Parts: sequence; C-alpha cells; structure tokens
Amino acid sequence: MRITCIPIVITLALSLIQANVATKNLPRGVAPSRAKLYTPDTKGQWTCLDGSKTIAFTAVNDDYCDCPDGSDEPGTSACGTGYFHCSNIGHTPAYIKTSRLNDGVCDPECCDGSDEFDGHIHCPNVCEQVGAASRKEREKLEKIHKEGNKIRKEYIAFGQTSKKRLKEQLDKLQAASSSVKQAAADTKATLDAANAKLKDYLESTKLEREAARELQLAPLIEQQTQRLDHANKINTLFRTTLDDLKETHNKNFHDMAVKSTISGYDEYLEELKKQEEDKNNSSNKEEKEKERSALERMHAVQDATYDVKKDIGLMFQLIKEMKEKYNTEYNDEAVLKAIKVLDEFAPTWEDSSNDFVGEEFIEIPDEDAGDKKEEAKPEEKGALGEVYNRLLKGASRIGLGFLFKGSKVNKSEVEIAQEAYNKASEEKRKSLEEIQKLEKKVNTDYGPDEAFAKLVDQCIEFKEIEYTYTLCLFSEAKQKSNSDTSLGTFSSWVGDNYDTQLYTGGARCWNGPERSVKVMMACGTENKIVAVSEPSKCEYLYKMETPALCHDLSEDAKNDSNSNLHDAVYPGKKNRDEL
Ligand code: MAN
Repeated sequence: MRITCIPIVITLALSLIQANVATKNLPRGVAPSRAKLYTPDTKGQWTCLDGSKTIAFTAVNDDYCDCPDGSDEPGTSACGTGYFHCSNIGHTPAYIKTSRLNDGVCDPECCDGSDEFDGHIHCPNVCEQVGAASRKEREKLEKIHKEGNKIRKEYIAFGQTSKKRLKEQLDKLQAASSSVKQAAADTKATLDAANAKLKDYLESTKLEREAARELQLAPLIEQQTQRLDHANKINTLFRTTLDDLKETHNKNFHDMAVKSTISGYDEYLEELKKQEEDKNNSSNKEEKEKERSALERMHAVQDATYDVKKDIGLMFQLIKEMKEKYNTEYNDEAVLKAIKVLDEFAPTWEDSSNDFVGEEFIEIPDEDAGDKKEEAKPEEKGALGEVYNRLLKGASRIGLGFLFKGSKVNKSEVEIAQEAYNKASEEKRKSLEEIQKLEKKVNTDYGPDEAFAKLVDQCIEFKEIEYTYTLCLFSEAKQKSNSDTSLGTFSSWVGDNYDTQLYTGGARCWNGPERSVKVMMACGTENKIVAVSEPSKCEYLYKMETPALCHDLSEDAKNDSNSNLHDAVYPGKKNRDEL
C-alpha cells in the first residue's frame, strides 16, 4: 500500500465544493460526486447501476427495493445493501450501509446526524467538534511524521554510505583473497614436498635408524626386563601361596574370610585363563616378536610389567582382606603361612620409593634425545656409532634437525613449512570468514533506499507483567523472565511494503511449533516496541514504531491519492465502511 495524506485544507475545500455542487434533485444518500449516475433520461426513466433494470426515476428512494444491487434506494433502508453518503460538512464525508438508516442509532460515521431522518430520534450534528478533534489528531500525527521523516532521511544517508563502504571493503577483500589463497596453496605445496622428502629420508635410512634406536633402547629394555623378571618372581610367590592356601586350609572350619579369599582367587584364575586364550588366538607370538622394533619391544615389556603388578596387587589385596577378618582362634597353619608371606612383602609393596614398585616404567627417550653432540662419544665409535654420525650428517643436510635436536640444525624443513602453511591457511580462513560476513551484510535487504541499515543490531525491549520481550533487529527476538527464550532469528520481510518482518526458528514450544515473531512496524519518532501479543500459541506479534517508516507524505500523496494520513501512520488499517 502506498502511504499518503491529503492535506487538511484540500479535504475541507473538497467537502465544500461537493456540497455546493449538490443539486436539489440529488436523491438522499448520494454523494455529489456521483450525481451524474442519478440523472433520469429524457423519458424520466433511470437504469439501476448494475444495468439490470430500468425503472421510473420517481421510484428512486420510494422506500421500495427495485434494483438487485440496491442502487435505487441510496437514501432508505428498503434494500439495505446499498450505501448511504453522509456529507459530514465540517468533517470528512463517509458512507454507511443503508440497512443502518433510521434504525434508532446515531451512527458515529454520520456525524451530521443525516442517517436518522424519519423523526423518531434526533441525531445532533456534531461534525464541527468531531472534525476539530480529528484535525487535531491529524496535526499531531503529521508532526510525528515530519519529525520521523527527518530522522528517516538521516537513516537513508547512513544506509547508503554504509552500503557503499561495505561494497568497497568487500571488493578489496575479494581482490586480496586470490593472493591469500595462492599463498595457502604455495605453502601447502612446499609442505607436501618437505614431507615427501622426509618420508624418502625416513624410508632410505630406516634400517640405520632402527639400528641406532636399538643401540639407544637396548640397555633400557634390559633394565625393564629385569624388573619384569622381579615382578614375575613375586607373582609366582603369591600364586604359590594362594594355591597352597586353597589346597591345605582346614575346610572343616568354614572360615568365611578364607572362603572369600579363595573364591576371589578362583575368579582371578578364571579371568587369567580367558585372557591367555584370547592372546593365543590373536597372534603368532614368535613371528610377531621377530618383527618388532626396539620401541615396540620396550613397550611390550613395560606393559607386561604393569599387568603382572596389577595381578600381584589383586592377590595382595585378597590375602590382606583375609588377614583382617579371619578367625584367629582356628590357628589354621595354611592361613598363617599366607599371612606371613603378606607381612613380609607388605613394606616393599607399600613403600613407593622401592624402585620396582614406584617406577616400573622407565621413561622412553625421544629418538634424538640425549644426542647433544655432533659426533658419537668415543666409546660409541663402534659400528653403530658410525651409523649414528652418518645419519646426523644426512639429516642436517636436508634440514631434518628434529631427528637430532641437539645438532646445529634447530628447525626442520618440515617444521618451517608447516608453520608457514599454518599461517597462510589461517589468513585464508580469516579472509573467507570476513568476506562471508561482509557478503551477508551487503546482501541483506534494508529496504529499497537502505533506510533500515541503521537498525542493524539495534536492540529494543518491551516490559510487560510476566516477560520482557526483546528485539535485536535483523538478528534475534527473545522472551526473558528467569531465563532467555529465543523467539526466532531474522528470516525475511513479509510482502513488498517493508513494514513487516518475520523472525523464525526460535525455541520449540512444548508440544507445538518453533517459536516465531511477526514484527509489524509503523512510523514513530523513535525505535520502540509499543505492544506484544501472542495471537496463537508460540506465535508472537510485536508492534513497533520506527522513523524508518516515516515516509515523505507529499511524495506518497502523489503516488496514492486514495490513502489517508491514518494509513500512513498505521498502514493496513481500514475503515469498516470504506468503499
Ligand atoms: C512459555 C512462554 C509462553 C508460551 C508457553 C508455551 O510459557 O514462552 O509465551 O505460550 O511457554 O508453552
């Protein structure tokens, strides 16, 4: 709908002219502007306005309905379907349905009282007062409109400058993005080449490096194996102790503590058996052993030590629980023997400074750790020492210093390439993100003249008894009480008038749809929400005012002469009898 205003002066002048034009013969209820339609032909005949019938002109307003469209009775209620024109001199002319004539009610639309003329009641002519009040209201609205329109013009200027600036920024970023992309691609290629080189190097020196690792880890494997052996011995001691207890304890005593330890031990044996079976099914042990690298073997010995220690812990605990609860009066020798083993072992087990217990794992050094020298120590100058020195030189040459951190090469080619690639791809990511953000802003519809750009991310709120409703324009609407409920994010404009927005995809309503908001806007001197309702469950309606909708009235008047000022302020609202 085009928004418009017919200035007050023109309205008044029109009313006067219409009144003057009215002729004596103009039937009651016909607007002077329609006088031509109510002229008899030369034979005194007249045709219904829908063309359906010709009747004598004297039958117009004879209180008998002749025309199907009711046009022959504009000034009586005989048809009831036509329209009666009240001149309302001093205010604005209006139409009412003819069914409301002489019905004993003074219709407010006919402020001149002309709708009740049969003498049953008297309707005073209040057009002067009503007209004055209406003109005052119009003036007030016009003032708001003028003020709002000034702000709107600023909004437009802002929106247009901002759009231009955003477009320029976007162009710049887009132009720069190709070199950012290229840099990311180039650094990726360099990284791939460095990785390929590293892979080749690692492949070609595999045997030598393994030999060097062997040399490095051999003493540690040996050390860890000794710990495993030691752990195995303790494990065997506990197994034998518990086997003996199981065999030789006095079954006649039925000591519950002893029984519970033995059944715990049986469960443990059962579990152990299962694990052994799984292990045997899953691999050919010897084959695997042969293929394993020094590091894998080191891990295997460490894992085995850990497992054995866990088993010892379990058996230790079983005997300990028995010790705490067994019946001392029985003096069962088998039980006492098991407790003796426990007591002897307890200090070792519970003292974490013991090197087997506390440090069953020996930390495995990096492949290159401890090589803080360019050459092998004189005592390493056997065959492996030479291998090491050759590797060191080869690695330095291609920049694979990380293999030998202590050497003169601080950073490897791969590390350098990786850092460059990380930096370039981060720049590429940032640039694309920035472009996307700008594109979103540039492509958002802020109205044909960009007036709404000023409202982006402006947040306004409306407090009512239970909730505070908020709206961040072009962003999100919320309903707040103890917590925030999203009512939806900006989705689109509704229609072509740029006065209604839709926010969708809010928090789902219990047993219902996702919450959504329709924002209906009208002209006002500031951005504010003036009413919030929930016409249907979880579908909200915000009414807001904004200067962005205070259009230039004179411009609008040119475009749409049928609208009035009220429409300009609250577009879409119609008089019920409007024709
Ligand atoms: C909350 C509010 C109301 C809504 C109900 C639906 O109480 O969001 O507006 O009608 O949930 O269950």
